[in-house]
Amino acid sequence: MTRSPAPHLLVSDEVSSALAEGRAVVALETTIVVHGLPVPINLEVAAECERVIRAAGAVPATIAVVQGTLRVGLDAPTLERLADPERHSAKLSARDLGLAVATRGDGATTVAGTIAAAHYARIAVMATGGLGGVHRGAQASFDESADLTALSRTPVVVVASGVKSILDIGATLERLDSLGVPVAGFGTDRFPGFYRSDSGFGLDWRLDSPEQAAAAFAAHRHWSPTGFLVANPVDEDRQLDAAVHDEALAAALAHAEALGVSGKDVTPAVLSEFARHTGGASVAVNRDLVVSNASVAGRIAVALAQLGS
Ligand code: PSU
Ligand code: MN
Repeated sequence: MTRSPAPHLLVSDEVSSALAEGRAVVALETTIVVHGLPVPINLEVAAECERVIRAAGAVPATIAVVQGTLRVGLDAPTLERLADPERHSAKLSARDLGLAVATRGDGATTVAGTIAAAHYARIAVMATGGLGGVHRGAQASFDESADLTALSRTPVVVVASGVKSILDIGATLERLDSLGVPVAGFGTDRFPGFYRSDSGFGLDWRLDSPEQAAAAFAAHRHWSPTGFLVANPVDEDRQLDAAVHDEALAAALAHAEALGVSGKDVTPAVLSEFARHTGGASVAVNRDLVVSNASVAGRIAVALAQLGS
């Protein structure tokens, strides 16, 4: 059973009760499940993220648009149907949500789409793998993920292992600065490199506990409308080997260029070629980092709920 506060919105009973009682809730995106990871590990990762969020004492709220309804708190069979490649579910950024609802479409939400929906449902924390950012060559293509601009106007904590290493990491950090989005390392003062623990870029701020992260966001949102990026690196002993990473990255970028993909198809194409090139090793690292981010997000949500905010 689900409750419907608005005709286009369905919040699951579990999420709805948790929110009403001021308990911790963590939003999860679905683009990573539908477009980012291969079958069948995609659904295993989704279930594992929900499990570790519960273990942290929070309630998971997986978000997507299903037949024109914005769903907050998706059950496993519905997610499985959405992820069926035959269904060709769309990839929905924040700007697409109204269109998907009005045309009765199906779609998985990106970080941008998820935080827009989460904030609407009054959820303040989300977890993902890697945030979208400025693409290499953006000087000519103007390809900068709407994740950045959505974060600049949506007060939600996003826990991610930095941005995907397929991007221009330095330019992305500069844009987060311009957009006023705080970036803090979780237990580190190095910006994570998605498949690698350290991107080579340092950070000005480091947070050493979920309580500290919750306190920082609770303070920040008094005077700022922006989101907040908590950068949680993959464990060093789980990261992709540096040489394997660099070789796969070059191959994946070349592949995407040869295919001539652009816009929202770039990230899925590069990630899937990365997986093929590393014989699945990148997928295992992607799984580990997303699950770790979900767990950290669960702990931050619990700490925020304890602050009463
Ligand atoms: N993290 C992952 N895999 C993914 C994504 C994040 O480990 O596939 C998704 C998120 O939904 C993010 C999107 O918002 O990639 C970025 O897409 P784009 O570069 O087209 O904005
Ligand atoms: Mn893009």
